[in-house]
Amino acid sequence: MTIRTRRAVLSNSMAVLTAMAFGTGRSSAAGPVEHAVSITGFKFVPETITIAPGDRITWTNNDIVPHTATAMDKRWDTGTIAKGKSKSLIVGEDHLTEYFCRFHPKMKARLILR
Ligand SMILES: [Cu+2]
Repeated sequence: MTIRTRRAVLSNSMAVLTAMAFGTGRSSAAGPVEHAVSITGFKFVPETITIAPGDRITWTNNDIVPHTATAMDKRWDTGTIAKGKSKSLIVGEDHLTEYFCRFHPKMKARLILR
């Protein structure tokens, strides 16, 4: 995980493809875990997820307006997730934080270390 660049974990589609390509070569016994977060009714569901570095999180926007998932400290940001779309990122060690939606700052959620 430490060799992964910040650029690789940012979540434009190219970065996700890069991250997935890295993932195919991983030999860790446990392996990364996939986490799904639904954005529904102006909430992240589930609001708290427990993760480890190397895991991948995919946010799916089930609302009719765009949202983002953006670290409070701005270390990572999915960018705009349009209605019905998904974006993913690979979790780095410095990604464990609270996050929010840039368009609706009252929407908050949290990543905690497994
Ligand atoms: Cu939002």
